[in-house]
Amino acid sequence: MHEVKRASAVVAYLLTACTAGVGVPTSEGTTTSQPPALTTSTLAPIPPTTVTITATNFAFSPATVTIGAGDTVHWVLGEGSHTTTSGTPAAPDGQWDQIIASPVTITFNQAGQFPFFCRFHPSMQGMVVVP
Ligand SMILES: [Cu+2]
Repeated sequence: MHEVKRASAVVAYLLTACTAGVGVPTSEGTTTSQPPALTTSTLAPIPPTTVTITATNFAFSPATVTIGAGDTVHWVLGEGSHTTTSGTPAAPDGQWDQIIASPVTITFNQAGQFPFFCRFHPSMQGMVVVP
């Protein structure tokens, strides 16, 4: 019996706590500040971006990049001597083949998957994905 009474007291307390805030006046204007409304009608087209791939430690970093059509990939040299060559070591496709002495810049305007590798170190491979 004693336990039941105690539980009832707790319930009564909780009810009081829950309803305590109701009806208490709050001062408007000091409690919240609304963030500016977002509008979608003024969004500009996404400008082309440039993604950098670094050839270093016998690897391309990052090895795979996903970009948008019209975006540019920039291959830069971290260390050593490397190329960016389109295709795979077994099947270079001839789209590009350049030593990464100064940065190599290629813009991808069409969707597709564009594998590339290093002619000097065929284990260095990567992929440009344009969805
Ligand atoms: Cu290399």
